[in-house]
Amino acid sequence: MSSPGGQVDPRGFLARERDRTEASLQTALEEILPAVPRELAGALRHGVTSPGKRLRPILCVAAYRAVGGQGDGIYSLAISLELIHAYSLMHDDLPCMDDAELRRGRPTTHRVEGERATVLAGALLIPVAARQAWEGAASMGLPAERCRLLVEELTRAAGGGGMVGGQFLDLLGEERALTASELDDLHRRKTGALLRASLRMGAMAGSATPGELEALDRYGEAIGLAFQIADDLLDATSSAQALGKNPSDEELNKSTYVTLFGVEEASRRARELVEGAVSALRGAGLEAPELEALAWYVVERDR
Ligand code: GRG
Repeated sequence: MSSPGGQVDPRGFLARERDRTEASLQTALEEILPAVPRELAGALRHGVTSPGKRLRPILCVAAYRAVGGQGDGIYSLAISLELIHAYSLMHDDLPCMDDAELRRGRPTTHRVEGERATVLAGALLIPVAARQAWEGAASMGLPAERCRLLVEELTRAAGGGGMVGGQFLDLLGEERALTASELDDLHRRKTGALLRASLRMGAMAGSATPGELEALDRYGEAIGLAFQIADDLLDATSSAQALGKNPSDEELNKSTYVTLFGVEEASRRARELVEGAVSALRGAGLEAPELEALAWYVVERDR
């Protein structure tokens, strides 16, 4: 299999899609802010607009297009994923979690806006994201049952069987060495569930066939794990300045793909997962150069 992503330059594609995603996020924020007490507005703005990669909404949009979805209505649905992601980072950085001072190259939200405002602004984003998913799907003219399924997809990925459950397993894992299958299970939930939901939601919004949905699901599952392996590799080998956040795995004595397998084997596994993701798409007849490029980007990014 040829590596890095065919004809699409992932960084150019990401930059264009990031701009469109930012515009939708800004619109959503302007709608929310008037009802929010002024003291909370700063934390909300800081957490949502700080410069992330916007990978989850971009994957959602790319999946939508891969199954033939047209038009820009999808961004309004796709940003619901970024709103959940933004809250998770705000909470993850708190003193009771990772106690981080740096995120996306900037001081973390609680360091700027205070802990109480950050906890509440993060909590506020959960219902806001669910409403955004519903309204985004409805504004695309999707039937009510599909809108319901899309909200269910988002909330399930963010919940106890997904991101929040995975975060708790991660905290427990700080106290002992995990096996490879425990580590896979933890990351399938903590990071993988929302990434996978990004693909599934794009596919469902674009009226994917069952075969296309299954292929995008398999792609999402594979790149979810590959993403985490890449994250562990970056945490072990990069600096706070390059990452824009503080590497923390070693300090927290965490089990990671690097502590379990070493840098070389972890990198090999990440590439194998990406190859599997690309094969899943091709096997279902999905012509999706953007998704192929994004899969390689996930393991070759530098932050
Ligand atoms: C209710 C206190 C409380 C916690 C909720 C916080 C939480 C549970 C779960 C968070 C889990 C988490 C932070 C998962 C994401 C891990 C991760 C690798 C994030 C980085 O994602 P990128 O690289 O970041 O896409 P950018 O900055 O580009 O958006």
